[in-house]
Amino acid sequence: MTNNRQLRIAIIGAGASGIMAAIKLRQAGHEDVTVFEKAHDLGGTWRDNRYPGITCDVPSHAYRYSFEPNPDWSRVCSPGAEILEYVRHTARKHGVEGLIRYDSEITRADYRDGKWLLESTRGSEGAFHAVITATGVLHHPVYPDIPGLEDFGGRVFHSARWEDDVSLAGKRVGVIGTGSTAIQIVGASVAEVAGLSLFQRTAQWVLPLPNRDYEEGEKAQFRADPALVESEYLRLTHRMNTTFSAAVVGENPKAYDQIVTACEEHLATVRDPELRRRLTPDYKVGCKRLIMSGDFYTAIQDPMAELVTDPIDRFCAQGIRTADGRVHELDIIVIATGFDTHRFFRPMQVNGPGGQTLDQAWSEGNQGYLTVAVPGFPNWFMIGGPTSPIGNFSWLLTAEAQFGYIRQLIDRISEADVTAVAPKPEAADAFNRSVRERLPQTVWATGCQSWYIDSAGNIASWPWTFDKFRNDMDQPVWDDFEVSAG
Ligand code: N01
Repeated sequence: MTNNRQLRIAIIGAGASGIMAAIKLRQAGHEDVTVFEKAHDLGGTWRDNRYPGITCDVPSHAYRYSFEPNPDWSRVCSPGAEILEYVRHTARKHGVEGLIRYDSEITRADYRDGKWLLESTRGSEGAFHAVITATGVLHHPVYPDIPGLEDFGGRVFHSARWEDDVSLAGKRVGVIGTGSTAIQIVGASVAEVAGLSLFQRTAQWVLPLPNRDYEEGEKAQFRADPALVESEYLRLTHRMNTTFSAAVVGENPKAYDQIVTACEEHLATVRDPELRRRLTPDYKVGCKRLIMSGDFYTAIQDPMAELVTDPIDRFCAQGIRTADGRVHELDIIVIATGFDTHRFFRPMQVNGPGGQTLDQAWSEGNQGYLTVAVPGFPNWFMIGGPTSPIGNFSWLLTAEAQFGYIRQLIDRISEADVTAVAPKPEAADAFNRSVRERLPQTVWATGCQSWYIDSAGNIASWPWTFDKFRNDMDQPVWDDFEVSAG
């Protein structure tokens, strides 16, 4: 490397991965780093999702930054508010809170003369040598196309737009959807509601996930011996990556069979055969993101709960009318119908050097090079870009691996005689071809509808093992990149 130049670097998104990128860039000696955040607080998904029962179903000792071990997790799988506080604490401790420009949603990026000119909802934000997007994939709520929403006389909102003055206690509550979110809401609220109607379009496989509090003695041991925290991290990440994550991509049939058996035995605990039948999915375990829950089946068998499988016809003043003509009277409706995973950081307009927009590049689906970059868009790097390991993987682990790779690309453009790096189109084509060839081996392609696959058949998640991902993220294959000299 010759005569390093100081770079201006923009990070878009102050969620868990944007905070990590800011910390690591500062640690690598980059002084001029700005984090743009559309909201008025950090935390991303853990800020936006505040529904009752919100928990990260990836065990906490694996869902943490490698550089910020935490001996004090309250539970094996900790509540969302605790994770938000952990992200906030990490940002504060590593001194990056002051780098965040809040209420600044980046709306446009134009590449000119080796720099990205950014515009936000506040106006021009200046020019940056490199941009790292860290916007996550689960942040554009999807609302169902069901008529009559405005007719409903009670409170209605999306699970990711929880209205904080609302309490479910003593209310007749309707929950639409049966994804991970809805299942957590049902488990957490059935004991306090006056009635809970779960509107199911598609049954889900549910893996029993015992969740328990860590005892004070265990936390004290973790505190006294950092090596214990580390070995728990390594044990959990190794187990997740070699069993579950390998199973869904067809690499560990034995583990897959064990997961199937665990789900089937779990379902068999539902006592009423008719309810059990209605809760039985007609697709393979893992095709949709697997639900992890130790309390859902208990909750849905509670006398206060009702599983509604007649399709929803419309909202009405009293609640929801189903196709059988029945009106389900409700005080509150929670729309837990998920997110548009494929929108990424759009509606932002990203205009590359040749006049090509990212919308044009992605007109047939989001495709990049090795999850982190897109041909024709130099110095535009993505954490959680297309085909990243998502779903039941640990997002923080993925994000750190991607950052390690991006950091090496940034090192390259720090060299005095280099202005830009971008993947070669043929390298991206080869990568995307290999993704398509690989997809049929995964359980995601076995015939179900899920947010993993877009309308054009592109897969949103990494179709190989996590070990391969980590290896591929280890260092760039420089032959796959165009490196422009200034
Ligand atoms: O959303 P989803 P989510 N009428 O897309 C149904 C992460 N997460 O918010 O299957 C009726 O999974 C839809 O039905 P169908 C995790 O990655 C993590 O629950 O399409 N129903 C489905 O049941 C997760 O996967 C944690 O037929 C309609 C549901 O809505 C992701 O977030 C916790 C409908 C949507 O399920 C998204 O989960 C929570 C309609 N018109 C979430 N439209 C952790 O613990 C849709 N549905 C880490």
